[in-house]
Amino acid sequence: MLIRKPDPVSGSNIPSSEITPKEKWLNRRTFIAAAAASGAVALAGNRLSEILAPSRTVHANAKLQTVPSPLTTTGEQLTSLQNITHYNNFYEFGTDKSDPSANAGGLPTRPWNVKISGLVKAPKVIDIDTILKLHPLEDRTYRFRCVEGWSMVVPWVGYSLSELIKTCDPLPSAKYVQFLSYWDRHVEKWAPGGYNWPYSEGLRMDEAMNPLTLLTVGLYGDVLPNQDGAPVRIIVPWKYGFKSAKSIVQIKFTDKQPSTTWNDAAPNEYGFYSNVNPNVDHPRWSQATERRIGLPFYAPRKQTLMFNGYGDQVASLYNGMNLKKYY
Ligand SMILES: Nc1nc2c(c(=O)[nH]1)N[C@H]1C(S)=C(S)[C@@H](COP(=O)(O)O)O[C@H]1N2
Ligand SMILES: [Mo]
Repeated sequence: MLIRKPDPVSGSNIPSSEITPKEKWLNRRTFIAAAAASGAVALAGNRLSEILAPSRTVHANAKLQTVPSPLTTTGEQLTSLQNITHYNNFYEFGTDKSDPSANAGGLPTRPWNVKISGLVKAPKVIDIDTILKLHPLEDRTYRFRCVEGWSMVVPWVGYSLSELIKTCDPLPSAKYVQFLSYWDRHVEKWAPGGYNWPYSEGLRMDEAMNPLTLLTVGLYGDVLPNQDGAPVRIIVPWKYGFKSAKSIVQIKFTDKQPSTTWNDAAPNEYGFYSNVNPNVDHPRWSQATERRIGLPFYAPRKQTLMFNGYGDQVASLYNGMNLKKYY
């Protein structure tokens, strides 16, 4: 049986003023409509689309059957579906935040196979429909922090990656897991040069096995929109967003730390670990605070939390490690 336990973060670090009860949340739109009518529109400028975006709280049209998860992060206002699907990083489809929603429509998400390779008892190929049925799908709301300094709260759907890894029989020599994203001529026309494609990311085995690491197949109760990494992606909520590879076609078990796209591109700026850490600045900007996408322009930036607020669950993975060196 699933027991819902309080989110350790909302219990301690989030001021109650930032916690939005559901009724207020629904009323927000009425308030916004009134504000718009009274002329606050001009002030809001181009952020207005973020503010006006609908906040969906119920899954009336949900296409995925889900169960609640004790690992869901509660208490913070969800980022709207509109913002989650129109403010994206998915460089294969272009580098502007609006490019993925405009260009990812042609991503062929069926049939879709994920190759399991490297240090496993028997390499295999799993198709997406098998992945969808392997384990009950859970609603998991997580905070999501991009290395660029913005953040969201996203109601993902999926299950712990560990459930899939268990079925792959990795060998004892497997110390890392590499994720490779979809890449072919459909995306070459939008993808910028200067990067090693296909997009590659990786985790240490114990990070990949941590229950928080989510094999993600949906959001807001429905399948993933292409621009968010359909049909299957990884979400690692205590790390910067780029660790969360989209539209994965291969999971490879290795004994050496795999090379990763952003680490290859700028090793002094993007480390292999990339744990959210307000005390280690990016060489070109501070990581101490973040802008929550969708809040009005006058909302103050938020303090960034160590491990994005998931320290209780993951800090022990890094005992004895110098996190300034292993950024
Ligand atoms: N294949 C692939 N995965 C990717 C990226 C990418 O460019 N290509 N961008 C990363 C970055 S920088 C972020 S912040 C998140 C963005 O996920 P979202 O658009 O669903 O919010 O995806 C990550 N995964
Ligand atoms: Mo990012």
